[in-house]
Amino acid sequence: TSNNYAVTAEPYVFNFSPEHTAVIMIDMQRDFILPGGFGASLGNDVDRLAATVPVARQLLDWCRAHGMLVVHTKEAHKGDLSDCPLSKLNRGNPTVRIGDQSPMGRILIDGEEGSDFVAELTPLPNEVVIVKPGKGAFYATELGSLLQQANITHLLFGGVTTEVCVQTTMREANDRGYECLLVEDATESYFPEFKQSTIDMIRAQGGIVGWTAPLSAILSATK
Ligand code: C5J
Repeated sequence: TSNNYAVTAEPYVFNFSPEHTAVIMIDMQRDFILPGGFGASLGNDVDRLAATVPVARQLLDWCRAHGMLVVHTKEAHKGDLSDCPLSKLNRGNPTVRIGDQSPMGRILIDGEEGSDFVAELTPLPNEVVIVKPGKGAFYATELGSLLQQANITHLLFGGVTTEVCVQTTMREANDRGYECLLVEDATESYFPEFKQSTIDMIRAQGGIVGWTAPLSAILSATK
């Protein structure tokens, strides 16, 4: 279309039109990113993730300025845990479980302080929030029908963590026919080598899952 942008990306140029593109910001929640949250309690270095917050914000602001559909996801469960399989609850034999009390309320329970988004990435009133019980944002949510109704064909991704919820959602989206680009510095993992491997996997074999590019490539995309 006339409103086409070309982004210098790997493995080759990614073309998209803002009116048919959504940005999906995955799970930028206090429980994964802030000291004192669930992620930190599991022994992870959450500072790595916090560093992506300003980049993710710049990505959102570019998308907002271009009138794109903005979708935020959060991994969160109902208070009665009826949407949390026992396998997920008990995996790893943890000392703190989903639903347990923590300094930021009940862990990964929708509506609790820790499950909410970090302040800088608070959704605007007109933006979509998808609450998901799994790692992928399409499983057991309204995301698929919502993107269809909005005539979306292309997706930009940011968020955490790269190899878990971001990669799972990107693969789900790829199988549903969406052209997907991961913004490399708007995503992070507790394990730097897993982030790099995920980026490598996505763009190998001619972009078998999609494209990757740094935020600077979006900001300098040419029409
Ligand atoms: C994890 C996520 N890492 N949002 N969740 O359990 O990636």
